[in-house]
Amino acid sequence: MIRLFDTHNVRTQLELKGLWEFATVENKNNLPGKYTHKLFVPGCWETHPEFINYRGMGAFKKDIFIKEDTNLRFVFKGISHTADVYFDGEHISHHYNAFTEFESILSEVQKGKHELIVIADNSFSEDSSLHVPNDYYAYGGIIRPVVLQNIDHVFINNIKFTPYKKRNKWYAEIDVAVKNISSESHNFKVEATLNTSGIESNEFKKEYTIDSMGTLSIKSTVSFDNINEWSSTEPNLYLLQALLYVDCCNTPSDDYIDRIGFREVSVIDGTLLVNNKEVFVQGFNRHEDHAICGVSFPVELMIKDIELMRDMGSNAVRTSHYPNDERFLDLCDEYGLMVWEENHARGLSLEDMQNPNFEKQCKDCIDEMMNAHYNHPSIIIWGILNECASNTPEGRGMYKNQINQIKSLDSSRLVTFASCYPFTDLCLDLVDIVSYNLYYNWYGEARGTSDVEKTYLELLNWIEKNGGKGKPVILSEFGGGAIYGFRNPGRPFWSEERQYDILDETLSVYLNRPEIVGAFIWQYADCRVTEEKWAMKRPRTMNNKGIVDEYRRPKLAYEVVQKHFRSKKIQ
Ligand code: ADA
Repeated sequence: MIRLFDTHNVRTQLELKGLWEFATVENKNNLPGKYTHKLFVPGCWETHPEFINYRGMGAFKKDIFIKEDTNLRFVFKGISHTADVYFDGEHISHHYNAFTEFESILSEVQKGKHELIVIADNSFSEDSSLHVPNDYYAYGGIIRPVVLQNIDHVFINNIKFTPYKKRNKWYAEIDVAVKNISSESHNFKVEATLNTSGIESNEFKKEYTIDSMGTLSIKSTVSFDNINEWSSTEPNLYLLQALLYVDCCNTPSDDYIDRIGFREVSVIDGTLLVNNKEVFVQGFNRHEDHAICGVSFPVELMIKDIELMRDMGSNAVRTSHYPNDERFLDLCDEYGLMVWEENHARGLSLEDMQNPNFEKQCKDCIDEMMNAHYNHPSIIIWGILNECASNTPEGRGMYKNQINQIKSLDSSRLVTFASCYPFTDLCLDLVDIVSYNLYYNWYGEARGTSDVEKTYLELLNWIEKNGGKGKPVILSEFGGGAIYGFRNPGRPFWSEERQYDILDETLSVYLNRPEIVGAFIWQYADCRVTEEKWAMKRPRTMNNKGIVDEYRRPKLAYEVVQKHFRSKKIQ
C-alpha cells in the first residue's frame, strides 16, 4: 500500500513490493555478481535470521519490465540509512537519511527489461551525523515503499494546501508545482477539484509556458463554503486533485491527488487552539520499532498501535525522533490523532552537531519532511533537534537556523523542540511552545524522592524569566522503565509497579497545570537500542520505558495511563 488513498487517477504507478534479490556488499562501487538471499521490500534486513545484527551495506536487485518507451520516476519512501541507486548499472541517485523520501527521474527509457539496484548502508561513520549509536536502533534496508511511475515530460511535482479562516469563512492557498524534464518549452493549464467538485480560480483559467528543464508554481487563493473542519474529535478529510493539460490538449496528461483537512492551529494567551477551540495534546512518544517488523511497519501494525494509544485515551503522538512513514500520518489524519512531527536528531552533543555533515543533513531532512508531509492536517507542531546542544551559544545558532528554515516553509503550524537543559537552555525565546523532557523520579540523584510538582514549578519560574514568559508548555517526555513481566511488591526500579507509580505521580501533576498544553509519555512501546554505547545502560539492550513491550503486550502502567488520560477534560 503506497498511501491510504489513491494519489493518481491519470498517472500510472506501481509499488515495487515483494521479494527482491539481496546480497551483502563490502563496497558500494562493486555491485555483487551473485545474490545470495531474497528479502521482502519494504522491510529491514534485521528481520532475517542471518542479518539480525548486520551493520554494513546490502544490495537489493529488482528487474523492471517496461512495456513502451517512457519517462520513469522512482520514489523511494525510505532507505536506511544511506542509499545509492543504480539503473542498468549506472549510478543515478544518492541519498542520506532513512526517514525522508527522495526521487530518481529517468527520461526516454526504452521498452524492455531493466535492472534496478539499491545499495542500503546502515553503518556508522563520520559521513552520518544523524544515524549514530543511540537509544534507538539504526536498521538497514529498503524500509518504506518503492514506487515506480510513468510520467510525461511535463508533470505535477507537488501540491501544497494551506487552509485559513477569515471572518468565519474558509480559504486556502493552493500551490501546484509543475516540472518540465524535456528539452523544449511547453504550454499548460491546471485545474483543481475538491472531492471532485471544481475549484474556481482565475489562475486555473490561464495558460502558462514552462521552460525546458524548468519548474513553475501556480499559486491561487480560493474560498470554500459548507466546509466540515478537521479536528481530533471530527477528523473530516477531503481529496484535493490537480489536473494538468499540456499544449492545449483537452484531456489531462497528469494528475496529483492529496488528502487535506480544514483546520487552523494557534497559540493565544498561552493556550493551544485548533480551530479556535482550546486543546490539550496528550499521548505518547512513539519510535517506529516493533519486535516483529523492526522499523518497517505494515499498515496493520500501525493501526494496532493507534488503536492501543487511543484506548489509553491519547489524542496525540510525537514522532520521536524523526519524520514518520506517511501512511502512519495518513492514519493520524483519519483517526484524528494530532501529531508533533520532528526532524531526525536525538541527544547530539555540540561536538556531534559540529560534524561537517550535520547542518546540511538537518537542512535536507527538514526540506524533505515538510515537502512530503505538508498537507497532513494531523500535524499541528513541527519539532527539531531533540535534546541537542540548545544550552550552548554555538548550538543556539543552529537551532535558530533550523527554526527559521521551518517557519520560512510553513507559517501555519507551531514550532518547538524538546529540551533536556533545565535552568541552562539558551533557545526558549525561539519557539512558540516551550517543551521539556523531565525524568525527576527516574534519573538524577533525587531519583524517586523528588517532589515532582515542586521541582517542576522551580523550573517553570526559571522558564518564565528565560525566554518562555507567557508561552504554553508541553511535557514532551517523562516516565520510567519497567521490564515486562517483572512484578515485585517492593515496587523497585524496573518493576511494572514502579513504572505505574512514576506515571501516576507525574500525570497527576502534568495534566493539571494551567500553562501545560500537552504531555507525551516516554514512551509508547519498548524499542531496540544499539549495543554500542547503550548496552550497559539498557537492560535487554532495549529502551524499556514503554507502556507496552516490543510485542505490544501491556504493562501494569497501561491502566494508570488510561485512568489519567481518560479523565482529562481535553476540549
Ligand atoms: C531522552 C530521549 C529519549 C530517550 C529517553 C530515555 O529524553 O529524548 O529518546 O532516550 O531520554 O529513555 O532516557
